[in-house]
Amino acid sequence: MARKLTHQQQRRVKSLQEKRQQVLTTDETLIGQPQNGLLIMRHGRNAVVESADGEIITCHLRQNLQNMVAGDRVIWQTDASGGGVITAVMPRQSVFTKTISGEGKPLAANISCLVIVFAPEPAPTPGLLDKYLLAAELLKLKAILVLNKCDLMAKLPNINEQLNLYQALGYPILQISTVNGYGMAELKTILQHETSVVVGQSGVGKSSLINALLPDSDVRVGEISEVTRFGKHTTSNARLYHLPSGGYIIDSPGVRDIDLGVLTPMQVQQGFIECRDLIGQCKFRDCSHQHEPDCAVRDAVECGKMDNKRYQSFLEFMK
Ligand SMILES: Nc1nc2c(ncn2[C@@H]2O[C@H](COP(=O)(O)OP(=O)(O)O)[C@@H](O)[C@H]2O)c(=O)[nH]1
Ligand SMILES: [Mg+2]
Ligand SMILES: [Zn+2]
Repeated sequence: MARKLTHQQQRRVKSLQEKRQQVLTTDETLIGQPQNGLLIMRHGRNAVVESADGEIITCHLRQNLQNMVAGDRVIWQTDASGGGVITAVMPRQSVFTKTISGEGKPLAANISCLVIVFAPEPAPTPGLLDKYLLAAELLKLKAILVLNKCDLMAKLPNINEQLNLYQALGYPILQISTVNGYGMAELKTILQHETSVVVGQSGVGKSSLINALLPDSDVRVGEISEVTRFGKHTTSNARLYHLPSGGYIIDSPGVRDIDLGVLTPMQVQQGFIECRDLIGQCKFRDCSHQHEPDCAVRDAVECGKMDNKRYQSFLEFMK
């Protein structure tokens, strides 16, 4: 038997009907064919999308597709207003979250490469490069070590030792100077097939490096803000840039800072490539790799397979 609705219930039903109506209207006004796009920047319930033709469109995000970030490959359709609606997101190759352990909201998607910048001044604190490399390994990203300010090399006396250590592990190392341009051509070549994020401690030259790679970045930001009316500095969200020489850089203060979060001992061991194949080789399952007999990690240190400084960092991350 139909029951009479209270005022409040009637209002609720009406508002629900209106909401459904709104969704329907949006659907009905989709006039274009579905097409591929690349998400350049997220802005609240909207996103800047680049079409396959390189056109910039402001797209609306549907309620059920709110989790998108710069770097996402999407399907979108134009609507009657000249903007667009994102109707699907492609599966991600990788996702960069607030912490490397995977907690916190996604910041960027489909990154392939971590550009780890360090410098003679400020010199890297012990374990810092190992932290970035650990992050790259866990996210399955290519890691490129970039020693910036190589015009100041005399200020980092043990630099060759460090360079040799990481080179021996198989990581590419480039020496550059954003001041005199040394090494920049080689860096551009390495980055031209990658979607990169630049990390490194404050003062090593990340902003200088990004500016050198994107000589007209301010102009680009201006163009985007004209199309989208978001304004120039209204967002700190990650933004994807085309590199003029090929490839992409995703940049924002958020992605430049690496926070590992809480890692398991297994994850730490996976992130140190020279002892990854030693997982499960220690006598004790819960080996702390410090004083136990038959420890595969300590054996590796003793026979020179693992560098002692790397071992010290490893123990730090195990804590
Ligand atoms: N000598 C020298 N100084 C540099 C170089 N690259 C950047 N700097 C300087 O280092 C300082 C910090 O650079 P910045 O790009 O702001 O570093 P960020 O904090 O990592 O973004 C600035 O004073 C830059 O001018 C370089 O290749 N050589
Ligand atoms: Mg900076
Ligand atoms: Zn052990």
